[in-house]
Amino acid sequence: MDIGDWSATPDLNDIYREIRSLGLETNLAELEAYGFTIIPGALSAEDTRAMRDTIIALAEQRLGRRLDLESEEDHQEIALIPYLVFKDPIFKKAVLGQKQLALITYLLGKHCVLSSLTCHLKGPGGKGLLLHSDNANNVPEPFSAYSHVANTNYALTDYTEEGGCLAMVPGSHRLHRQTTPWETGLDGADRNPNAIPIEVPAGTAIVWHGNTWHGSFPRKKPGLRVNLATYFCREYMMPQEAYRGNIPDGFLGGAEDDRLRLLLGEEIVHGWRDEGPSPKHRERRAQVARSRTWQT
Ligand SMILES: O=C(O)CCC(=O)C(=O)O
Ligand SMILES: [Fe+2]
Repeated sequence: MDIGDWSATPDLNDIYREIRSLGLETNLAELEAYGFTIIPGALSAEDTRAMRDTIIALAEQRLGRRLDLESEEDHQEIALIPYLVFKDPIFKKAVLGQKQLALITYLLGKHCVLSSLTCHLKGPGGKGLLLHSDNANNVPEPFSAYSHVANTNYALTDYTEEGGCLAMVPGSHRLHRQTTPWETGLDGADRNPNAIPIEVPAGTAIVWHGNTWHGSFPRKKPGLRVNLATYFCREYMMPQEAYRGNIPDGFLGGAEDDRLRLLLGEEIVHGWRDEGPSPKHRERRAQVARSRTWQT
């Protein structure tokens, strides 16, 4: 059917049209039915390599030691490499990746913001990242049918179960609750039988609804599994990382960075002091609500 300018669904009309024009209607159906979807080739091989190498260099600085992508044995389990967004301009491409952002916008609305951009850098050993919903910090149960948070996980190395890939529990977004301690396991006798491995090549993006149970398997071989977790939330949630007021000079360009400015929370009205709510931010919000398209 043609999508009209229907007054009952003012935001959805634009968002849906964009999803259709990007060829993502099957992804949208998968997201609704199973709580997650897979976008093959979301990053070029060159960008995948550049992001992975940058993350490894940053992790080496942070951990104070050399890391070996192919044969690492000493760095075990998971180290979180946080606050990546300002570290290198290449990461703008991950946040603004057109297809994943259209689906995230469907899940979280036009005013959604970036909550964190991190890597869960994984070496061999341990139990993996146990199954959970990203509705953390006391989002009350039962969870709502709509997302408060949503996630795009970029595979920056090939994902296999043995290599410690992402795990998903299909359909778990409809359970509307967090995992219980006896449902979280991903290894051996503790493994949740409903968990499936997302085995995809590097450069793939996996997008999920905030309710969906996921985690990642323990790595059972030498070397590193590198992901990029692009985690978004609705504007009324507290983002994990502090972007607002901390954006480095020159990081944002002109109109082409409008969406990024919004994603970094620069247009949020709340947080005023004596000056009261800023008319500039209010006007910008109204503009966002009126805008028909997102991508530049
Ligand atoms: O290790 C992974 O890829 C899963 C990360 C995760 O749970 C998340 O980004 O919310
Ligand atoms: Fe998670």
